[in-house]
Amino acid sequence: MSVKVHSPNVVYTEDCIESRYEYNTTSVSVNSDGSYSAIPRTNTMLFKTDTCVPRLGMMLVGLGGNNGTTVTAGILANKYNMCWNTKDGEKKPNYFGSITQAGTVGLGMDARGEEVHVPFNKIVPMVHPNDIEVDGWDISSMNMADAMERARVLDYSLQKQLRPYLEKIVPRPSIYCPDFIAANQGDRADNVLAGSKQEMMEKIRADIRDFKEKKNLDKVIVLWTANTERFCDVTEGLNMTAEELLNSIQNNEEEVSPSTIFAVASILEGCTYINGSPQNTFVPGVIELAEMEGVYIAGDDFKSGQTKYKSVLVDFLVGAGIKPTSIVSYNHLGNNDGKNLSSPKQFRSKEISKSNVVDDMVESNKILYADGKKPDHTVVIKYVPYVADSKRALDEYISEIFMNGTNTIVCHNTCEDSLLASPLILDLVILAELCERITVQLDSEPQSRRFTSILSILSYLLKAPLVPAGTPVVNALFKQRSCIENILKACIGLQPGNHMLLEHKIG
Ligand code: NAI
Ligand code: DG6
Repeated sequence: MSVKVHSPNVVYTEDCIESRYEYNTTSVSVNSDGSYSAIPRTNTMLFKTDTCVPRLGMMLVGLGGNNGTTVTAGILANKYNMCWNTKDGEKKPNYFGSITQAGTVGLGMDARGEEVHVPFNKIVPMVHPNDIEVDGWDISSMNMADAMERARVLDYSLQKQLRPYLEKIVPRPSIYCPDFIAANQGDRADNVLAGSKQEMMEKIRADIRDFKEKKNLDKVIVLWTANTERFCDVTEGLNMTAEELLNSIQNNEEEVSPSTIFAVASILEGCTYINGSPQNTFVPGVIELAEMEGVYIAGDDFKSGQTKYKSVLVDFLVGAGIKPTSIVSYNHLGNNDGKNLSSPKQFRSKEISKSNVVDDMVESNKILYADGKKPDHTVVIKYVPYVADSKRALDEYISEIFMNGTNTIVCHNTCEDSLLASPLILDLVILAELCERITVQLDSEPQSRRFTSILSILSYLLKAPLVPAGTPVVNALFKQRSCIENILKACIGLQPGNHMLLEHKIG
């Protein structure tokens, strides 16, 4: 059940979809008298999507953590259709929370004038999560079955079914530099590589090749879901260019973080690298290296719960002409992520990532924010072991409304963190892989292009989206979702949904 478009602008060949597409934009200038001039523009381009779905491998850094074990367990449970009983009855596996697996896209109208929604993953061919091979690294040598038990996320009777599959998997040894993560992580670091940074990077590269070969894979994507690191220094001579960074690794410079070494190893192996945590892995040297090697990178920090909600609520408020003036986000959690974040430097990385997430919405409304002052925005995270992975998030939004009235909205969310993050990991990997198969050729150019090395199309899934220099950062959730949806539609020659429903409005 896939979508096929019947149009002279769309050609389906044996191994690709070609779509001639008109990209409509508006150029705006502000005149000296404060008025605006708007000029509609149309660029014609050819989207080409390779429709051969590859055998895909996903390598997780932090495989034995809560996210790593939960996403791996989720894939296996779905693949083998494991059902289990709880006090509430029989449960079946699903991929809820994944836009590619459980999201739909409005395609158009049927003969009765009703909107037809199709599964996201039917627009163009995508890898199915059940078919993704998983491997990865962890500084803890615990096998994946015990690690799943340690995570306390999945129901016990499901864990029992998963155990035979997971106990055979032991993460590969990883790069451990104690200075980058909290000191309280030291007691689980029993699976660590020895040698210089250069030697460790070579070992990571060899691991990627080994996995690819053993599982007969066409592609591997590497994703960091390990502990949040502290920010590293970004300085001349250390990591400002690809050359500096490669030399710094060669010289065993202390300030090169494990996550940056993983990114470099992945890029040198031609594998897309995704950062699910907030630290500044993507120093300028990594970005330059990715551009030089023509490899995709994306980050930072999964946008799973509190921030996702924030990027909807603030968009609604500002869009409605209501002025958020104070946003206080408090959360407590008891998993190992919370333990690591109880250390100030690692908390600071998360605080930065969680703090700039409403900027584009605030900047979009100069009527409300005429003085340029942003809302007060405070982020608090506390470690409470008892609640384990079940994070509690409490938010208070105070806004100014009509005639200087005040509107206060308070919300409380309780949810297993890893059950929110796991589907995002799958979407990130599946969509990044799809991006590797898309090219775009502008009518004015002889050659087709790929996306820019920084895959900002994945912003929907990330709290602090990394974008190419000079391009806008979009945090508003539905804009981010529309971006993915509309690029997929462009691949099959369909215009973005405009929601005008004129066919029902004109008498
Ligand atoms: P976790 O602490 O359970 O798992 C992290 C794993 O990484 C641990 O098993 C640890 O031993 C391992 N590790 C640490 N340093 C490593 C290294 N250098 N190489 C390989 N493995 C290493 O944490 P969890 O809950 O799985 O979260 C993972 C990351 O995802 C954290 O940084 C967290 O901040 C981030 N994140 C999680 C979200 C969620 O909703 N669960 C949302 C946004 C980000
Ligand atoms: C405490 O905030 C732990 C963090 O790792 C978060 O769970 C994670 O960053 C999710 O953040 P959010 O804001 O998307 O729910």
